[in-house]
Amino acid sequence: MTSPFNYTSPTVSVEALKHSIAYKLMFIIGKDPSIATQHDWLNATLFAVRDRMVERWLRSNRAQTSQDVRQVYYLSMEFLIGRTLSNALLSMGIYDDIKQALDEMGFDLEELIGEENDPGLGNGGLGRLAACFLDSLATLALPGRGYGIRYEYGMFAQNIINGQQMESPDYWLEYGNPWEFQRHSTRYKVRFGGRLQHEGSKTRWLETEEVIALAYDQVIPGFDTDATNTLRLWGAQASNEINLGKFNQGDYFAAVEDKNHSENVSRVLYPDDSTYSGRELRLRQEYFLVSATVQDILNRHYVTHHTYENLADKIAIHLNDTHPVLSIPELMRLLIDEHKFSWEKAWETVTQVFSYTNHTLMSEALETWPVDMIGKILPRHLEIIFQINDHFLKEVAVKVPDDSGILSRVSIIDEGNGRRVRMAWLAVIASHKVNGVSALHSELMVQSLFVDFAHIYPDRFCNKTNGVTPRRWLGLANKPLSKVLDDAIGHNWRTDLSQLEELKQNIDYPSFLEALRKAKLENKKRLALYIAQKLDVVVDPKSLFDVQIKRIHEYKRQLMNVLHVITRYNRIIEDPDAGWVPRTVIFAGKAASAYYAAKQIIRLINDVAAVINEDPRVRDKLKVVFIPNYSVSLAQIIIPAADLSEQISLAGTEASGTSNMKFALNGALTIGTLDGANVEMLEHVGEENIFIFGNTTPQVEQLRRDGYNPHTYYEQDAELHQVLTQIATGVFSPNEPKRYSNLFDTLVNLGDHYQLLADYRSYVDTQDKVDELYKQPEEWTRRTLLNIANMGYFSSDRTIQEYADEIWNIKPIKL
Ligand code: 26V
Repeated sequence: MTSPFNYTSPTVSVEALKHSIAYKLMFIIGKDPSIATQHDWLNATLFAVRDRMVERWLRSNRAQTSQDVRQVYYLSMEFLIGRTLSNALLSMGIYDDIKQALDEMGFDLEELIGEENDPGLGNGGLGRLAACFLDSLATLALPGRGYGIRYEYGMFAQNIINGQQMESPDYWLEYGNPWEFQRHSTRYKVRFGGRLQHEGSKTRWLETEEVIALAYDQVIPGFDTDATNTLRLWGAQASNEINLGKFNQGDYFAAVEDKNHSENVSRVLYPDDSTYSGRELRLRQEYFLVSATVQDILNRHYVTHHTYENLADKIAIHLNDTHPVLSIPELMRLLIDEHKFSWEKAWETVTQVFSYTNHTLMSEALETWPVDMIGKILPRHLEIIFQINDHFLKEVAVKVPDDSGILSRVSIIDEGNGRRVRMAWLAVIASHKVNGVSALHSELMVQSLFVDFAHIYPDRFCNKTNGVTPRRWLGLANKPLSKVLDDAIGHNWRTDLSQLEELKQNIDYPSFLEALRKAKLENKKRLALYIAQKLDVVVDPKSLFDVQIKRIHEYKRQLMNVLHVITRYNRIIEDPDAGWVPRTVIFAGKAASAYYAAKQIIRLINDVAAVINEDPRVRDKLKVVFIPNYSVSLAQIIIPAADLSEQISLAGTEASGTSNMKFALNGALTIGTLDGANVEMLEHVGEENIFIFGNTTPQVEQLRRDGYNPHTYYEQDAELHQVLTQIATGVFSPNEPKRYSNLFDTLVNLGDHYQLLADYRSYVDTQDKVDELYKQPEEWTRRTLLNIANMGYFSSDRTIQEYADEIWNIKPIKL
């Protein structure tokens, strides 16, 4: 007999599922089926599914506590986890049951899945990586928890109006969030401002402003395992004490205003991942995450161990970029001021606990905070940072003579720049391991940004090449291909991606290649339908889908892609019957709202698209589309449909890239530079199976040293000259001919910082090779097969296993 109190054997029969969906609709949503909306049914389904996950979750948590194993806490200002329903269904193996249950109730599962909001709690690669890591941690039964902020507003929604990006707020909680558990009693005070009082060796932090951090937990299911982890997000709540004070004085309005002020700290995600802004609210957000998290970590530890002595044995704290770096002085502060640790013992603990990942070498994105600002908001932390710096500089002075000026270079305080705290330096000094995210990036990291530190701490730096979860990025996003793979090699590639190697046995079977082609076509049809519905543009699923989707940034060189598109347009007009391979060039991505150049690039893409798509001379041969509002769920539709993946950043600028891996895994061929993880993809798939072009990192550096002059390329390459002239003279903006004269100037007259013109010719020539290969469908498909088969290495399971073994020293729990 099954009972609702039977925790060990969850009921998953279709009848039981139907029953619980209806039950949830009535008793949780509180609606009559006759008036329930699609969203209500979705939420009822989510609740029903969540129930079945909670049993495993509680069991996992119990196992973790009783086995008393070392845990990792993954701190990140961003988690882009994507929609949860279908992922949960696949993880638990009840996709078909729920589908049937809903079907019998008159609903279409796919339709409901599409109704779920996609929480945009991140900017791009860094946030999505964090989500893939949570998936892998759970699937590998590793004891780890994510900590982040429950922003009320995620990444802005992007609309394209008259070719231009328009932003609107993304209130993703509109229909509630059935997936979270609000923990009313897990709350911590987070303090800001105030002043310090020193009494002997004791320091007191007084008269602070207080905000409450309230925990919201999400279940992160492992795939095909009972192992389940937690993502804990903090929401801000005004602390009553402050409000009541003013309220009692009769100043009702000020009290409510204060409440808003406090709660602003978790209001909105900073939607800019290209330039560091130094805004006070951002600093408050970072400290909010860090303070609540470190208090929670200590609290959880104390509950089990009744001491902090063994902290370093039991916990690892990982910093996803420098954004949570304040957790270093926060842990020092709590150990010293609250738990009576000596400085030395606290520091020893800290350096055993922390590790840090660097995700970018671009100087504009590196965080440095004005000393004065930290002093005002976090006076005690500033004091601790200065003390850490003093200890560190003394240590360095003993090791290396300061004839090279090394002390001022490695000082956490940048004296030259209005006195600022360099967060990356603090992270390196306090962490036992610092990693980059691809082999090339990790190499450049120790040669450039951290070169001095690499001499001081040679064993501290390492590489952990990024990976992606095959569950979401193949199993869930690409059902047609998954089916082909299941039929060929069984189901287990989902948890052991290296098994894809076995596909190579099929390379000479035309029927297998045909199955791959069919799967691709099906995905392309789905995308074509989406494009027709959203953009009212008809694209041919048989054309080559050439795709570049990522944040719009000059270093990623979407503009170089546009230069190729216009080149192709000119050539088709010039010689219409030259046997053109029909192409659909697809872009998507958001620009930071204050990033003018990036917004101009979006506008140019749309202007070029409007001209080309309307021109009867190129009809059926070339189409250009910009798909608005890029997100995780959109990526899941676009990536499986791609034939060609554009990974064309200037060598040395893209730390890793992760969409490059997703595309190849889904059977696209890559056209790319030797940048980020493209380098390792080349090694895995072999040079015949990837289109590599352009200058290498040393060549890029050489050009810069020699005085790169874009004007020469402009003068000497007739096609390039034509394209640039067309942009500059308004061929794509006839109503405003000078619209793109700035863009032209950045390239031709102002130094072309990302060397588009230097790589243009080899890019265009390589695009010709792409066409040649596409004309041979058998051969093209053979190569896509070899890409798929060689992507095993790029599973985030491999990446996480390396972090677990080499950085965190954690082992799986037994269930
Ligand atoms: C930077 C900033 C700077 C100022 C404040 C707000 C903010 C928010 C996010 C970022 C992130 C920049 C770093 C980043 O996203 N890096 C990307 O990380 C991916 C995962 O490792 C990697 O694949 C991409 O190559 C890298 O650009």
